[in-house]
Amino acid sequence: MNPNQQQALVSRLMDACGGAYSPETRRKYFISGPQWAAAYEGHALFHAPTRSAVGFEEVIAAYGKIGIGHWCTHDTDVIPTEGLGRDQQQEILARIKTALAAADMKCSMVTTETFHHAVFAGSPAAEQPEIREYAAWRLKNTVEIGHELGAQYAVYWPGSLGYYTQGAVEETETLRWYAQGLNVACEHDIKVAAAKGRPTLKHCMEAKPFEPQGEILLPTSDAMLGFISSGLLTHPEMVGLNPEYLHELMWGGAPRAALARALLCGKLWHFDINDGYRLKHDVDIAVGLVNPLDWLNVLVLLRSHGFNGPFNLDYKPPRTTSNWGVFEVSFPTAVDRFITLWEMAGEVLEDPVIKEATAALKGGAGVAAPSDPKDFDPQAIFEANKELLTLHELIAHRLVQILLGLHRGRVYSL
Ligand code: GLT
Ligand code: MN
Ligand code: MN
Repeated sequence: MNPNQQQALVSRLMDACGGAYSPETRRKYFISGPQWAAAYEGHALFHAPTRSAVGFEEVIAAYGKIGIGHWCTHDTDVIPTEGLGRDQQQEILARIKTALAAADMKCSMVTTETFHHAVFAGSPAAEQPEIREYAAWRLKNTVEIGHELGAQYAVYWPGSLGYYTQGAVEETETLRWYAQGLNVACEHDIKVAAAKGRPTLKHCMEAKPFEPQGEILLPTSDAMLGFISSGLLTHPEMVGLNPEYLHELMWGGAPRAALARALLCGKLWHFDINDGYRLKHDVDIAVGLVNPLDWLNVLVLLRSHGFNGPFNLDYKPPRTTSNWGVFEVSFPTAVDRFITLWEMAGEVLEDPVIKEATAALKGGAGVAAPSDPKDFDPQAIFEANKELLTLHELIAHRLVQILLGLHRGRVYSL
């Protein structure tokens, strides 16, 4: 097809897909678009970039047009490393504020890049005190940026906190140093927030089981929960989690169970939404493209526990998508699948079949406990409940029916 007809084709087929929500509807959800996601150029270790650089002004304007109400960024996504803390930082922050206001968007979250620059080759908690001091300053500076931009959240992905070869890094020492960085950030936050009359930020740790190191010291959200309650943090109440769907799947976990454990600890504060495959790379495919049934289940859990966001589109548009396609296809379709799955999760919670089945399961068969526990008859209890337990599979069928629209009478016949 003639190159100058290709965009028209993509747009026409997008329209033919239907199912798009209006920007106003999309804005009703606490969804955020990261600067780094839209600006990702498609590069990787074996991949040259396929897209050209995009600045924050363009990203913010495009997100606003789509109806993504929030934006987030790493410090160095927008400010060159050499400009951090200098006049250039202030100039850029002023431009960001103007761009956000023009797009009717808010900055929800800021995060510090403590993994890409060569100085972090040995992690932000390296043995060398000067590297740790520099990392601590970077975290404090990000806290200031967050307050300046009106953010509510700060995210910490520890990146290179780990090793390639055993023995060089002493794990307990490294974790203590990492905790010191977080402590500095929280303590600085308390001061800045008080001076600005704002609430402190919610500091959210994000785990990833592999990449960029061979071994990672805090590879899962559960490891981070242990770290938060280890006694190493001076303000554990200020630190929670930003789990990422794919990062829990990558190590072979069930994302829904990982989220449930975070919920029970009161630490599910922020959620990176995307999709991908078990035991593979951090491919950051868009939400619902790989595991829509699992996603439906995840959102049922979150809705039933009152978690309403932020839902952060930590998604990398594939390198086969063009610069234009990123905003024409990638982000609007990701948002719309999320909204659809979210609303579907509401339907699951109200579904009469699932409600009745769940209530029956919880009711049990009504076998009275014996007065003497020795007289418990496990076989009889099993027999009394075994028809009820068939409902597990029926509920699973019902969820698939809802996902595929079969509950509304969609059937196929020869
Ligand atoms: C990096 C990582 C993401 C994190 C980002 C926040 S950085 O892209 O792979 O999952 O959310 O620092
Ligand atoms: Mn990821
Ligand atoms: Mn992430």
